[in-house]
Amino acid sequence: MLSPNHSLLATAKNHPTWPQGASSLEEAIKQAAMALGFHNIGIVAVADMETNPQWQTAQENYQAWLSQGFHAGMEWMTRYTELRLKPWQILEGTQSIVCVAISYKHPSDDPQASPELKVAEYAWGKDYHRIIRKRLQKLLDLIQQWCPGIEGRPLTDSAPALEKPLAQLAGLGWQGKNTLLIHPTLGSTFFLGELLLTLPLQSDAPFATDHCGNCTQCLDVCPTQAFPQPGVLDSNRCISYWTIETDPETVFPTDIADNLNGWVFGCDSCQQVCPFNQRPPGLLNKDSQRIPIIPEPAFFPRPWIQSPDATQWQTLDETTFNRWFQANPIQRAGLTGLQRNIVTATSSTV
Ligand code: B12
Ligand code: SF4
Ligand code: SF4
Repeated sequence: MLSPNHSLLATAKNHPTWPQGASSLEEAIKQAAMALGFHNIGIVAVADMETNPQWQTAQENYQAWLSQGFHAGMEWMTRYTELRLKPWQILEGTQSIVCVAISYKHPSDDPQASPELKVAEYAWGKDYHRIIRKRLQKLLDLIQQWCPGIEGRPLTDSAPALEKPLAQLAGLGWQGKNTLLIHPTLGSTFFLGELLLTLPLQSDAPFATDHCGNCTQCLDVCPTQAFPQPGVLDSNRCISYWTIETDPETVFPTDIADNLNGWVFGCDSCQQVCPFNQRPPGLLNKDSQRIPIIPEPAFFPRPWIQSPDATQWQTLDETTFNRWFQANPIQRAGLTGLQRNIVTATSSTV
């Protein structure tokens, strides 16, 4: 029997932008996404998602997480629950979700010099929201050239969606004990994004295995004991939450303030110890050889983040703050939020 996309495919293949050698829409989308700089791509058909037991468990877990107050002051996590659990409703007529991952790992081992002013690696370069959304939009433009009339909506942390369980359904990795999505060879230092499409596509196989095994390194290293149990994070105890998500006037509880260990924006401790992040991110080729990925320069550190000068950071004025952190995630904290973090971190580490 011919697939519902058979006639679409015949037209799509004739378009000059159709990737060479691609024999299906799914393959063409993946090739095009790779060419746009994404490092991993998977597809979920909405029809398969609605009844998937993994997805149903993720929904229940999310509600349990909220009911225990693990979202701390992130009230926005309690809104649009219906859409978070049914992300296909964000765009009417959505039939498939293309999930993408892009690594933000810097190729050098330790490019950030200061142990006193540590910025989480996700925030070293350009804000990922813009980068990912722009590229997903380009991908959508291509799909619309191949399949006129198809609608789509790029997302990355910009609309309510349970991105990690969704990516797991698309086969991009498993949720580790530190709750992050991990891929066996890419590690966990990547961002996630999604493209909702009104185009029917075939699902990839969900990622079914958990590779954490008996390891507990992330749980053991967390300086503030933010994991009440493996795979569950209590934001009330997470440095990343306190340094990124709280209002600038919020004073950190003493047991958080005393354990910042130099983190002034975000925290990477539970990723840095993970065995899956000890090698440069790579992907396996057809012969199962590990090929290093091409790192994304947009996420390389700005010089003042790479080698932070404590005096300069402590005496930042508004103009320099805006220049330094324009289109960078630290902009979110604002100058006063960043200063609060620096004062708290430096007074607790001396
Ligand atoms: C809110 C949020 C935060 C909060 C809360 C984090 C959290 N783990 O929930 C804070 C501010 C702390 C945070 C921190 C970070 N974040 Co954040 N964050 C988000 C956001 C917006 C929502 C996550 C969410 O839905 N949480 C709700 C909980 C319920 O979901 P969950 O963690 O998947 O919870 C599962 C488990 O708790 C489990 N569960 C619940 N109960 C039980 C019980 C048992 C027995 C078991 C086994 C499991 C279980 O099931 C739940 C559902 O799958 C996402 C973007 C998005 N829209 O998804 C980014 C996102 C998760 N963050 C991201 C990043 C990069 C970070 C940081 C690394 C940044 C940094 N360096 O500081 C840290 C990592 C901290 C950590 N270990 O998680 C990336 C992660 C990419 C990846 N590889 O996974 C995302 C996906 C953003 C993106 N688009 O790329 N983040
Ligand atoms: S980000 Fe830091 S504080 Fe938060 S859970 Fe991981 S190690 Fe703990
Ligand atoms: S450190 Fe160990 S337990 Fe934690 S996520 Fe990585 S493999 Fe899993």
